[in-house]
Amino acid sequence: MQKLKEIGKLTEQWLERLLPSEETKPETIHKAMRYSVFAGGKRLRPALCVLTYRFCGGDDDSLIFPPACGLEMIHTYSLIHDDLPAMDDDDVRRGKPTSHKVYGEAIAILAGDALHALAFELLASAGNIDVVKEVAHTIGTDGLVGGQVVDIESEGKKILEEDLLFIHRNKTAALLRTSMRVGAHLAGAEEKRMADITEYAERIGLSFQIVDDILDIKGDQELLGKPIGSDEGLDKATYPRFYGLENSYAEAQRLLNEAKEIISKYENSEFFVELADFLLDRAY
Ligand code: GRG
Repeated sequence: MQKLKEIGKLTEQWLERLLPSEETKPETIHKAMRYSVFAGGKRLRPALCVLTYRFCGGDDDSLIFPPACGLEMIHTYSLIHDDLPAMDDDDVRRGKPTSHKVYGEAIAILAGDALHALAFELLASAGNIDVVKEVAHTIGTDGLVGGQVVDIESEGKKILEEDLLFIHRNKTAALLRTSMRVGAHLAGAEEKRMADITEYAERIGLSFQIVDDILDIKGDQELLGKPIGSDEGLDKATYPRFYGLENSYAEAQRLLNEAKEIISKYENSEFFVELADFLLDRAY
């Protein structure tokens, strides 16, 4: 998607400026932070943040890009920790060896911690305490951490439908939703628009993880930048395991159609409509 690539490029220029250089002492940690951040990635969360900000009338790049980069740092930090031997124990991410494979576990943990800290510095720089609170809430036990805990505890077990939904909503959808809400908040969006953006984002977020589950079965590992089949290897709770591939795809399609319907009544919503189509049939 052209727009996603365009904002991705700008995000990378900002990340380049906002991350300490590799020559800054202690060099190892800055190298490790940069290694994972610049390993690739779609930059979906910062793009959602920036484009929602613009969609709601915001026009100050120097206000929105630092918090948007903070969201990408949080996402990267979650990937580093998710790949650790104590969690999913993955060797490859974004087409490269994972952080702990290159820097060892201690530095990988600290690289995640340091990205976490810098992210909040950048989020706070936008001067809106509600935004800082919302992001903190999103990544805690009522969000990413909570989803990850139930994900880990569900490995190898027969799980309930409500647990599967809990994992996907919290582990993945929450940060995508909050990325859009941060953009909307910082542009001063009014209540109804904020509510519709939230409804749209929740559907995009849940379908994103459903498609992620599908790609782990029938995706191209070259394009994905990570091996496929790891969910099955870890006996993870996924949509296809619960409902089958076809029904999972149909559910993602249903959610994305609803998302399009919600957002398309607004002017200048073309990107968000196009994004829903892209996310359904993405290959990476
Ligand atoms: C508190 C941030 C934080 C983390 C601790 C480790 C953990 C709790 C949570 C893990 C959450 C996680 C890894 C969810 C998976 C989300 C997901 C679908 C990742 C892939 O996202 P893409 O496809 O990746 O956007 P790229 O590489 O394109 O950015």
